[in-house]
Amino acid sequence: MENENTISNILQAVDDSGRHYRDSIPMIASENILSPLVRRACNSDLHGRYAEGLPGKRYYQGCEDFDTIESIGIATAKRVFNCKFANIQSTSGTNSNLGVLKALTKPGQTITAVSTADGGHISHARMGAVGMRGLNLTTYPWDEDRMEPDLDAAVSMIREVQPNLALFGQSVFLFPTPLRELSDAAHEVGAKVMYDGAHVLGLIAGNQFQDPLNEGADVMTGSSHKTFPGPQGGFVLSNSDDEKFQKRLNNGIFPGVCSSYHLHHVAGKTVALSEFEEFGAEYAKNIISNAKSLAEFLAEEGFDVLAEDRGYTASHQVLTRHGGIDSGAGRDAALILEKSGIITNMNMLPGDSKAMSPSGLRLGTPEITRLGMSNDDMKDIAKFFSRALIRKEDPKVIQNDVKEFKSNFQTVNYCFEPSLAYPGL
Ligand code: DSN
Repeated sequence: MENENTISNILQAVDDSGRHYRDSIPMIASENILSPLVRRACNSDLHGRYAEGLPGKRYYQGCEDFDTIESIGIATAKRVFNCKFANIQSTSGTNSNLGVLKALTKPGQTITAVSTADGGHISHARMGAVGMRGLNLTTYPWDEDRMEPDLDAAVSMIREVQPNLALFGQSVFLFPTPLRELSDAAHEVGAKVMYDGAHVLGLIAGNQFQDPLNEGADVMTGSSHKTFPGPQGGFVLSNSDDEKFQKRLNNGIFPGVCSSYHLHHVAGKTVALSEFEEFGAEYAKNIISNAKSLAEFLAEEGFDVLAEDRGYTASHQVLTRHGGIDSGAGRDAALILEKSGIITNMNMLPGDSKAMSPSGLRLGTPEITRLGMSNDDMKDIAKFFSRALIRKEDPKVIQNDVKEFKSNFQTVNYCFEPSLAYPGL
């Protein structure tokens, strides 16, 4: 009986979470929503199945149909990301990073990366995958105005430190990395170059950001569920046609960091890749256009939007500062917005040193774009922000207005068979 109650509480909370998102404006830059066909692939019998190895070379029987799926997925990923090698097995961006660190480094070697304070991901840090691999980390000097590695200083640093691996890319990611010059410096000292495109993978595949594999990166990792709008998971991509190098990357994932992987998500990724081939370029363009509009409208409302001199953003993200450095005003703003029906996350911005009480908010446009919002709708969102955070209206009143606004955006777009984003609720 007690179990029955527990289960009904769990299922109630699952549905409540869906309803919460249905009625809110979802602006977490690392999130997205599944298309109906991707959802179907993810909810399939593959959920319970096992596979190890690569298509045609398995340790389990019963993989024949899944081999068809993964083979199509690899071929489609190579076309979508315009590259010669794709591994689509990893279960997250961090898992992809761990696999590549396993493939390309040995414990005790040296890596260079963006610090978490400047927007680097935790897997680039000692507390994460880099530490787990036992690597010595040196972080790049950072240009706070341009929100990218300080090019001259970072090149000098790479020449001095002589890393084995130079890692680029961030979780706070407004502008393309000046990768060509940085990669040249890294290659000069014999380092491999890795680009973590987790956040911007869909923008890269849609040809709207930068092309890391043609700008010097030997390998690119990424998530399959941020600006690339698939199920949760990861990719490892490369333009190398060196079979030994490709084998090292595959071995980094299996047996490096996965035994079996999430077959249902690989099927979902494969559907998402096919949908991206058809709709991805337009989707990526509109994500960025919405981010630019959002930044401009927020600035008009009086918010402190970062990187004004560079046009605020060239990606899916917008950063706003609320109060002084380490004031916790970013956290407070995120809480007020949540009560008002707008889901965001607090974020450290340049100068902040406390992850739990930063001054910033990171806002993302991938999901709201996928739900059909366009530039004019960004003006309405900026007005909701202003009512909540500047005019300090009652969040309950704003939440009702947000719910009404959001009722106009209930369909997943940029996919085959667009239909309800929150089915069954
Ligand atoms: N921490 C996630 C984010 O950027 O939101 C990425 O893993």
